Amino acid sequence: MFNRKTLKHLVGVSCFTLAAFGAASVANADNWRYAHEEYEGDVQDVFAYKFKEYIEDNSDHTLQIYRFGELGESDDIMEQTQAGILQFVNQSPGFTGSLIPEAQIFFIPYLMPTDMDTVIEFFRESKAINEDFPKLYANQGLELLQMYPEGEMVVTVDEPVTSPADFQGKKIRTMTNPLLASTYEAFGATPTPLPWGEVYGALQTNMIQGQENPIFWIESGGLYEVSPNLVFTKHGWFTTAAMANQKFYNGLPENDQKLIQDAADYAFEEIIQHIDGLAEEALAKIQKASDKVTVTRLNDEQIEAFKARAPKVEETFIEMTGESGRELLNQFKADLEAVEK
Ligand code: 6CS
Repeated sequence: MFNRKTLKHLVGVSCFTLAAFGAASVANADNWRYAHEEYEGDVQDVFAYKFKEYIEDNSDHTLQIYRFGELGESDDIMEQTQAGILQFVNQSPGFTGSLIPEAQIFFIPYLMPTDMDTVIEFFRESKAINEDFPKLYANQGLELLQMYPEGEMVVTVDEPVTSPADFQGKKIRTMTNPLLASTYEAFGATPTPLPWGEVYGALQTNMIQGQENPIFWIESGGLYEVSPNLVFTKHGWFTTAAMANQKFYNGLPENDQKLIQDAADYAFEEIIQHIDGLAEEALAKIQKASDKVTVTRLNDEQIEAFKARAPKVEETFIEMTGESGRELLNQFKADLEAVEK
């Protein structure tokens, strides 16, 4: 039996142990910062909030999310992540292309399939996406967590376009990567790279005559108000990527690294469901909101005229990226072939 003194000592020790354990678990409960490029309820925001939900439901950590503009433009949030001020960032290859030239592969027109199931299967299975890209991002101090599609690219212009000749003399805004500029040059237009924050105003003042984006974004950003002719060219998908500062990630215990990977997998599955039907819903909202909007879906023959310009862009991609780009492109094509079978 314990005497009074021993019992008092034991109670003292266990109180101390509990207090120390409590302090340790509080000390291990970090508040991580995550920035993305979109607004409330947009695809990147849904991904970020699902990621947060998983982290917070399965650990003591918390996640603070910053939306477009709260910490600057896309390039600013990438710089802050590389500097370790932010732990996570979601940046689309449309902007990462200047940092990681190989990420521009998504802007070779007509490379990606057009139907959603094949695109999703590709993101799940592709070696290029799941093994090669993480190495390329790691070279820039970034731990690539997930690449995912947001929606099919649709062009909006000041008048309907059905051929490369119709694009002549039109300034089309592109995200700031040189390969996307080559694509619009090949399509017959005058590419005009701009950060997102300048796009609406530039369309409104006719500084530019068009731009490309997925339909949900054309709706949520109100782009149809100032650029009402929607053209479905079927030339690509808007892809994006969530990543962590690699020094931060590598410094975490294994269980936290697993937590982050599981959270990214969870958010990916949720986003796949979220984008299913999203474009159709957004188009219906646009058509309800404006009677100025026109919808042009290019037929096979019209698509062929644009497709015929794609090999030139592929060559430019290889010129820009060298052997590493060539290997990535070969792998990309092999992965696509495998899912298209
Ligand atoms: O066009 C852009 O710049 C923006 N588009 C989308 C769909 N997401 C973020 C990006 O900044």
